[in-house]
Amino acid sequence: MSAIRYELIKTCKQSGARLGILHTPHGSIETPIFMPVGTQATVKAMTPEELKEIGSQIILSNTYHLYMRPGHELVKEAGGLHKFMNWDKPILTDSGGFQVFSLGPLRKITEEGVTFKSHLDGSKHFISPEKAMEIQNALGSDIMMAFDECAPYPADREYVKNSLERTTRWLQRCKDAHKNTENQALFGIIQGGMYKDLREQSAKEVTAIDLPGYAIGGLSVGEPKPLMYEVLEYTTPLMPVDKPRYLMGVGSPDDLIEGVIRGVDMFDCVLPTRIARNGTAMTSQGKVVVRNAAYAKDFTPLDPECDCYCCKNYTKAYIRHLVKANEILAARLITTHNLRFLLKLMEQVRQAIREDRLLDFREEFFTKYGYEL
Ligand code: PRF
Ligand code: ZN
Repeated sequence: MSAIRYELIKTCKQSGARLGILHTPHGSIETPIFMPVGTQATVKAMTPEELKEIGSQIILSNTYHLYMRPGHELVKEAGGLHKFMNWDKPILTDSGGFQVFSLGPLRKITEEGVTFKSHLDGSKHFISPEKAMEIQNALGSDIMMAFDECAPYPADREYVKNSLERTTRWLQRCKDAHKNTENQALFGIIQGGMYKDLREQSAKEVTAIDLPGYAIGGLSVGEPKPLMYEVLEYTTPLMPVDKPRYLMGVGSPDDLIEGVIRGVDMFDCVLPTRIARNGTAMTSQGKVVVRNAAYAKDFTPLDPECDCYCCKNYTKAYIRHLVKANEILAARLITTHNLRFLLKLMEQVRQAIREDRLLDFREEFFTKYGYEL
């Protein structure tokens, strides 16, 4: 038995988008879904209570960061990540592959794994597919990601081909090393850069390995949006219909809608929480840079259509003051709002699928929101 089960409820007659339920050991979540990012076993500025209040159903955390600090052994000793951070709903952990590759000159890739220097103290470490499984087994996440290589953009064909083939070999090693299939689901990751035939090769190799879910990696790495949509359009049809599909590291409002229309069920991104901390809000009318002088005497909420604690109680003028005064409440309020905005957007997307009108919803949304972000 697999730890998770995907139930396809229906597909939107207008767009082909999927509505589903993902059953996990820590409860069931509705898809399509957005997962707030809690890199260091905390979604920055938010308590688990507050996350639930705005409708978060699942969060993402990171193998690499928790391995570096406080260490997976300590988290295990605490009773696992759920208990350690007081979050009793589902958790997905990324494998560390992507984060380690982001270290640039600090890392070296071989067939065995990746050697790298810690971003904290420069100490030397090694993560292999087996190690990534050991760490995620200790963390006890509901969904664990395979250890993959995300090719940069742009990258030449030869590089991308070698890298996707290694990603497939690493996936098999992850599956062989995964000892807790009853409680934790392993997802494979499709790579292949922006090359159609390489995406096809990767999708074929990765989905040939029987797993409870599959992700699309290597997108949103600096390529133009239309190119990402094109790659998605030919990649999702190569993925099983009866398993969840996760697009990694994508979370701007327009990309969420375009991803769902192309058959994606799960997303995560640091964007809403990161821009919140530098004073930018996502609203139904588009991006609001609260610091701007234009909002000095704006005594209306960040987003008049929002039902979050921030929008029900505070004005742009007040939040602008907090941002300028460097007060931590600014980060808390804007993070609350931005996450609520994306979670509500996904609620609206699921409702539109239910009613077979997701393409109409996209049109309405973009007319108001604009295409920027
Ligand atoms: N692989 C992994 N994590 C990721 C990515 C990937 O390709 C991306 C790409 N956008 C984000 N996070 N393991
Ligand atoms: Zn709000």
